[in-house]
Amino acid sequence: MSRSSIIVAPGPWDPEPWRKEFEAASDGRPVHVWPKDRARVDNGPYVICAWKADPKIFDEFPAPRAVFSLGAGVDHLQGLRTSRDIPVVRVVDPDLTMRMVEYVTFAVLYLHRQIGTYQAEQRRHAWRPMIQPAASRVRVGIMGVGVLGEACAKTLAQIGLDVAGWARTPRDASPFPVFAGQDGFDEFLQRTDILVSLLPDTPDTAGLVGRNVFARLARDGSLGGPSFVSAGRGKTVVEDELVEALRSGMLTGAVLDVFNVEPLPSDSPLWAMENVLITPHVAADSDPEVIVAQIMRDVERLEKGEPLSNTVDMKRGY
Ligand code: NDP
Ligand code: OXD
Repeated sequence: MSRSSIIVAPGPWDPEPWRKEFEAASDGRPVHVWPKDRARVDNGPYVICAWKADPKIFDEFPAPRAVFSLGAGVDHLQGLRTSRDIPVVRVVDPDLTMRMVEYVTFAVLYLHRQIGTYQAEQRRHAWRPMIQPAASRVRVGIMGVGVLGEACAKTLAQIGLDVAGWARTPRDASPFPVFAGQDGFDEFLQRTDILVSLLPDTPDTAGLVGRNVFARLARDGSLGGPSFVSAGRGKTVVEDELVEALRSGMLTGAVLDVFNVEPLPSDSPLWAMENVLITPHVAADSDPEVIVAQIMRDVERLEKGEPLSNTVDMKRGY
């Protein structure tokens, strides 16, 4: 099969590092940054490598051989959910996975070791040791135990935390307990002190995490109440209900990386809450060098007629 041009559409990201990496790795295939270079794209076959690009790109270039997400999530490609013939490929890479493992481990330890409270005490010059439960007495529940969630679960379990996961489909075997679907949801929530969401944004997960979920978390834990880490997608969380849960004490604290609207609007009440730590969607960044290498291996497979590595079922949404 003939070689493809590479159309790169990195949306809000600086396009230049992506252009540079694609040019270095493309072995002479033409590389065009959209929309800047749109006029230079010839009539031959092409692939689109996108991150939160304006959907107009698919009006202008409606027949890519494949679409590559520049990140792990594919919710930004929702417009493609119905066009079955175009393969969509997402990032699955040890570098991105380790970044998420780092972030979730940090967030869980921040809540487990009650660092937010000590930071507030430090501002007041107050020396007030609290009871520090053993890791084995703290139950972490991870919603979404796919590539990222499973890696996080294994690291947290190694530290000694009592980890379980929740997924859409049951597992035959897993090194930690996995509850599945609505049938397993209650039991999962009731045994959870620190809830971590690594869910993708799909029609089934939109608005899934709100009052109804927070109210069912464990109240008999050793940390004085449940807390929440959100690092999957903001749209899976009902943000008003999250604020209310943090105000009322239904949740004792939260570490949040993803939001309904990004950037988080400056008038969001979350900014000023003492029991909330906010990061600006940086839990697991895409490194152009690593990701371009993965994509170019798939472009070669595509041109040889071989199966691609991490295709997504866009009907399922993740
Ligand atoms: P995967 O597709 O490997 O895993 C998704 C997991 O979610 C699976 O365990 C899946 O269940 C579960 N799931 C999906 N739908 C449901 C549902 N309706 N009910 C219960 N469980 C469900 O994705 P990754 O682990 O690679 O990534 C997860 C998400 O993390 C990405 O989609 C992205 O949105 C987000 N992300 C955030 C980043 C950040 O910087 N904040 C960086 C990278 C990713 P099952 O196992 O049964 O299929
Ligand atoms: C991703 C992200 O999906 O960074 O990779 O959110």
